[in-house]
Amino acid sequence: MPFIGAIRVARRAGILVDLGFCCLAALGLSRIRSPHIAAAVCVLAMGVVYFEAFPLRLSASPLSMVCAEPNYAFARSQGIRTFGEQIESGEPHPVRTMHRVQAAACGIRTSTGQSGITPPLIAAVDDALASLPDRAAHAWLWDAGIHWVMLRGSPVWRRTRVQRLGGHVQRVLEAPSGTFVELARPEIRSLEPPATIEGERVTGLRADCAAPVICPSLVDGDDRTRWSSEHAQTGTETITLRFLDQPVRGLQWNARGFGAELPRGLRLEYVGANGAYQRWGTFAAISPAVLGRRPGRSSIAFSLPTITTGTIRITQIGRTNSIPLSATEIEVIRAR
Ligand SMILES: [Ca+2]
Repeated sequence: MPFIGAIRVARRAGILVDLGFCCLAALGLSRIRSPHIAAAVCVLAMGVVYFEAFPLRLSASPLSMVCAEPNYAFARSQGIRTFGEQIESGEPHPVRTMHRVQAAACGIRTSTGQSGITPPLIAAVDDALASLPDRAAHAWLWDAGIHWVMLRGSPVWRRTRVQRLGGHVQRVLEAPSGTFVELARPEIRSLEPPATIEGERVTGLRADCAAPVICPSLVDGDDRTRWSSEHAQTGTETITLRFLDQPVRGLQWNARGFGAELPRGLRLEYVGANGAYQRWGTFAAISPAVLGRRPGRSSIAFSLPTITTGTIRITQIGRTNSIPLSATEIEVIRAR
């Protein structure tokens, strides 16, 4: 059918239901003998549709009603800038149009009517909110200008959540039906490493990781084959790369189209001359915003001090609520 692809799945079902009701209404009308009664029924039915759609404003999205007042009025009275205000004011902000993020900021999980597809940056912000008090999530939110989080839910749940946030909290304010939490300045800043690193790639890589069956897809030289942790990032994912001993000076992680699945944080180690693992570099809070701010970007690269090794261990050290870790290729860059 023309244009059907542009309509969300949920709405397509709604259209089918509406068509069914139309048929039933036509059948019912055809059985009414009196044209006056039939006309009255038609007017009544149209009136119901009109009042449902316009004067009563039975919105499909409860967010504006749930989130907007009275908590936002409270926020304004306290001089707190909220997501909602940033969205409404049209400021150039990465979460400007993100009703789903607004929902997360309000501590409620709700459907926005989307067909199960969440744009990557929305997913990343939502996930960062849900992953607090993770260090990487905290640094990322702060650097994205998100310094206040509104928690909704029962008072007991809100108290528990505030306690769980622990040292990440600067200030807590009780609003009429929510708790505003000001995040403390994080100890670390989120990092936006460059997308690529120039240089010759190390060949003959072998990879060991948590899912060995598909782990070779990390280093098969094909940017279309992907490895995924297939579970949320827990801060313990480990990948070991082995190759012939040689001097190397960096690493590139490609996630091709899945920027939200880039690692939240990385610890890089290598096996040195003494045969033991040594620290190469730690990147505590890698910003997932690299994708949202620069659409299409979904790789990160690290330039590091030159070392001579044949074994590199990569440990993902951040945490997500639901987003897995994935890569299409991990490349090691030779030193000249
Ligand atoms: Ca691959």
